[in-house]
Amino acid sequence: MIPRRSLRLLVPCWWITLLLQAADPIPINQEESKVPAYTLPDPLRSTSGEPVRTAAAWSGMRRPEVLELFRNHVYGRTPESLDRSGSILVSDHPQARGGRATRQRIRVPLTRGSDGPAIDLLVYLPNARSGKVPVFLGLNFDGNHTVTLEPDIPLTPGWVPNRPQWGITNHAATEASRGSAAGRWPIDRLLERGYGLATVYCGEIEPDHPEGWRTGLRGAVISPELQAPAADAWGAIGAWAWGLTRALDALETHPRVDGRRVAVIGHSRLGKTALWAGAQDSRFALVISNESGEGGAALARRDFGETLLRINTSFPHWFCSRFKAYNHDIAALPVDQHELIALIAPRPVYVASATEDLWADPKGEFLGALGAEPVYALFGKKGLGTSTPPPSDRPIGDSIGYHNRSGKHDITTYDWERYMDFADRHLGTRGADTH
Ligand code: GTR
Repeated sequence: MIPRRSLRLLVPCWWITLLLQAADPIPINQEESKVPAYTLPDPLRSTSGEPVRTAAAWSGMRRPEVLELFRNHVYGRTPESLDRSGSILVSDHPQARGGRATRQRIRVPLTRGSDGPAIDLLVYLPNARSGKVPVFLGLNFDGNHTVTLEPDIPLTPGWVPNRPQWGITNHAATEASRGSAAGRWPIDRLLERGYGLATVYCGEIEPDHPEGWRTGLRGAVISPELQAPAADAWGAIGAWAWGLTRALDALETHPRVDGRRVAVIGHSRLGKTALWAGAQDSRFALVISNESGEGGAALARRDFGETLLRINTSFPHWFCSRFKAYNHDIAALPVDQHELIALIAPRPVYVASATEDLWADPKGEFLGALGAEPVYALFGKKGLGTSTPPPSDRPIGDSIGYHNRSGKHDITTYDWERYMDFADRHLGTRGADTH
């Protein structure tokens, strides 16, 4: 008899993949020729059928309507009376990173009182620049200690996703995970190009699992016993986006940060979050979606890669519960993701894909960006400049930027360099406040 262990070795990997696919009842299409036809909602036509012909009509009438549709049907409603108490400087290191950076940790409370959730905003500012600097702000996946090898950044104390490769098997951060995401955060390069960086661990706002709301911001502002929230109650993405708004509150009052030049950036689920934060909070001067895919920049109606049913099944806590009503009827969803991008107009927005990241649907992300163009045009702003996806590694666009990096689902130095080029054009990198 063959022992079970050897039998496992005999079964080729692709069999296992096939078996897993057979067990997965949710079909996923990754063939361009099999994408069915679809019709997108028109951003320039109001729900009552009125055409939107001017920037004033967009801003005064249609934009509030589209924003409300996203609250009602997709991400849920951010409560109106959330606490916005001031932030506290926790530590200040004026000569970090070999003297290149001033590094600070700023505690930003999310609720009144000391017991509620608070974020630990990690900020790097370039010492070589004087005056107020532009800053990239983004959430990280696993804790601030993962974005850098610096030993004096405390391990995040709360729940983290298990990562056996870093010895994390019981949701507690380990010393081994220090710097594990440093490749995704080119801090020195940002400093060199005149930018500051601010980052927050998303799990401090709300741990990323279906029960995470209980110990996160959502649980702190609604009764934790409440089992059946309203169909338009906010999901985890809404809570994370609020964390970004609170981080911006702290940056706006920072003496060395130019609050009018803060770019919000996010990768994947945190790219969906950056878009939603940028759509709601027009103080964000520039918005960057790195491979945000389904529920981010990719068109929901285009059946390629991850689907609405798949995302709502795997991550039931990300969106509002009404979003699930469209799992099997996407055509009935009153918005699509190009209109989320349009909510950012006329501010510059950059959407990026990766060639091997079919799950996120690179073409669907391109088309999401393209679909926002008519709204940018109302403001006299140029978008992508083409209706055909560009070849890989060729950045395009004016107020709407796009590239499709060759390679896998990730955020790399290539991506960051393009975002900094884009920010140079739209925000300017001069150290002094230029406004
Ligand atoms: C995947 C999810 C995507 C994307 C990604 C990520 O599992 O299906 O929508 O959000 O996770 O965040 O890395």
